[in-house]
Amino acid sequence: MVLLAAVSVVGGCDSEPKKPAAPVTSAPAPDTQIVKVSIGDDMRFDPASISVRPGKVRVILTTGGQVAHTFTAPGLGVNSGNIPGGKSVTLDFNVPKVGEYPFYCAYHRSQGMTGTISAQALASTA
Ligand SMILES: [Cu+2]
Repeated sequence: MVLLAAVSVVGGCDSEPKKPAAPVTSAPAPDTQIVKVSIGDDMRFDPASISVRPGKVRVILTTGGQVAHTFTAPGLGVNSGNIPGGKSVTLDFNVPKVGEYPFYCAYHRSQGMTGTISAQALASTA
């Protein structure tokens, strides 16, 4: 014997309070350094030299042309993956300490599509 229990809960519409959904891209922390990098079809990062302080960094990367690229910085554990042309992506990462962190496009590295993130202390006594 098969018992089919069709339970119908009768209640008011939206009787349960809904929590707001978490935004996909959250607002950056107040101390986040925001860096905008654009890429054209010239296989160059603009700027290719990025100066930051150690700490939280948000890179907003825009590919202005038709060509797909990546933003890959192994020393920082950053890999955007494929970014199609005409897209904008946001990369949040942490720069742990003073130093030079190379980055590159995985597709066009051999064409010189490389750059460097230079992290310097805020109050340098050098
Ligand atoms: Cu590229």
